[in-house]
Amino acid sequence: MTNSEPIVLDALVLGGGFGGIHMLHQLREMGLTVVALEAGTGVGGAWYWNRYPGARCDIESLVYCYSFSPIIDDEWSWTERYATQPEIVRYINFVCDRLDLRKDICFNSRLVKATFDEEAGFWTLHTENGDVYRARHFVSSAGPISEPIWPDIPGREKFKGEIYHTAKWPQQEPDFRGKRVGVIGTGSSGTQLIPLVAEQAKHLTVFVRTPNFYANANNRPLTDSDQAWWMQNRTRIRERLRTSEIVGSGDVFMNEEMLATRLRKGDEYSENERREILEKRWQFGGATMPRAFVDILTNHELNDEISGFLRAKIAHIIKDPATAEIMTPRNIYFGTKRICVGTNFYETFNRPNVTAVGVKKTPIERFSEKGLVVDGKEHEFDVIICASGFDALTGALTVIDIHGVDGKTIKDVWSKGSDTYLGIGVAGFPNLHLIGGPGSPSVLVNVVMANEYQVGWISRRIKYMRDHGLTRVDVDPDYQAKWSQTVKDVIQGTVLVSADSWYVGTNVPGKAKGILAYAGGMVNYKQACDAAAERKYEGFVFS
Ligand code: N01
Repeated sequence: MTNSEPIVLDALVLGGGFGGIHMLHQLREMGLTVVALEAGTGVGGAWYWNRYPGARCDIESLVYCYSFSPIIDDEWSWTERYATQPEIVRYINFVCDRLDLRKDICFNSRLVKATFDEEAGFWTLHTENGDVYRARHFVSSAGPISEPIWPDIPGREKFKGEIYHTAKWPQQEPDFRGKRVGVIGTGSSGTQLIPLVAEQAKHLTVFVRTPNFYANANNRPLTDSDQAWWMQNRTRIRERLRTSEIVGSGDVFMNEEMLATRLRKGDEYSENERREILEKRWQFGGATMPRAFVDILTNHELNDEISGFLRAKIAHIIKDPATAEIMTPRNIYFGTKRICVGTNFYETFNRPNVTAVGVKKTPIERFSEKGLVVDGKEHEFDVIICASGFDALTGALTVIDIHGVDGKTIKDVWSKGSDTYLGIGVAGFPNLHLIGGPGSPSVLVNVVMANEYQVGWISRRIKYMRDHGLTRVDVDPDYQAKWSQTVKDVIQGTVLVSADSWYVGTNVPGKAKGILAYAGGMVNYKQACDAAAERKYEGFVFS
């Protein structure tokens, strides 16, 4: 059923993931009329769509969840160190039920157009199925990694077999038994999916263009004593994470001795000590290697040493030297791509039914009716899986026809770089508030914690506007330019400058190259946002 009469709201929230449903709750608590739009049939955001086999969070479950509600904290317990996609979706559903949020979420509602009405000071928002909303505030929590991209290979429509993208996985799980399966992509998604598909498929061929660095998750069930320990320590651990960024994505259970190295430079240790530290982290598992020492991204020699350590692991695990070489990252610095975390990934390439095909020097030429053509040779498949990634941080918004003042579109404004102020506002787009957007720490930190902070900050600003009778907030372009420069400056001297990855947009043809997220850490980011708020939201223009 469509609704041609606009539904008038105080705020419209885009997205039914972690950030969106928290924002919905927060604004509703403040007494605003608010609706959240979600394109899927259920909540979960990226976790709703990325339901491929093996999908699992690479941040430990105990800290990949909300901390704002003691009720949720007390009533939910995670079952594994790293939560599976189904468990995360169950958690988000539980939160929705517990806070009675579902009644204000419109499912199957894909936002296609949003226009700021300068005269009225309202956003007019259109969904694909014809619903229209008028909202004073438009809060986007569309997700930093939610707009999938297909591989830039011609002829996809010609392939006659089954074809899937990991981020648009069907509700009905495909059956790979007895089938010849090809996978394009060995980022986080491919890494998680490949071992499980290999167990089913008759034969699996993995096309590898730029092998990334990888760590074993070392996943395990959480025991009763883990749960008891967490109940006692969660406040302390969260506080430590909020205030110092110690205890990150994979190290909740790390002892003080292991944690301490991340505040030290590599050359404070001897070569043997460094190797021991890396070995301990390798055994400990998870995305802990990037934070083994404080200067991994700035000290090229140290970076090479860690790369060498991880390359040696590949040579040790993968038995066939030619396959090991295809899987070995060369000519990229460690940390310029997000480290992949999985289970039995390298071991899978020792299976007799798995083949790796290097496609760096000889790229995949095209899809054919029967499969994929590489170097003139046709590889035939029943199924092709594209684990080819996302148009990160900006894609979920540029895909929507968003018009700010003077008809400017967000797509045009971001065509030369994804400028924002504090990652929260964009000059010329009044009353648009971004969660997890470009220029914020977003995917470079624990995104759920970052979202929680932004939800709080945005809510307080909306309250400030209400308390002061203000109806319109825009960004001062000078402050935006300064913040964008800060985002660029933060990575100077780091290996990220030379990166080619979704971190800098080079995975999307035609996208402007530049660091998309603020890499200065959550503590510095919060200081910048809190300072602006204390100075009556300095850098924002109210009317
Ligand atoms: O995507 P990616 P992803 N021919 O961009 C390859 C998050 N995430 O979905 O590197 C051949 O990393 C491409 O090759 P190259 C997480 O933050 C989190 O795996 O461009 N190959 C690359 O190997 C992650 O970092 C979880 O040379 C082609 C792959 O496709 C982010 O999402 C789980 C190609 C894309 O890798 C993105 O991960 C999953 C072509 N034409 C994802 N085109 C968690 O655990 C592309 N590729 C939380």
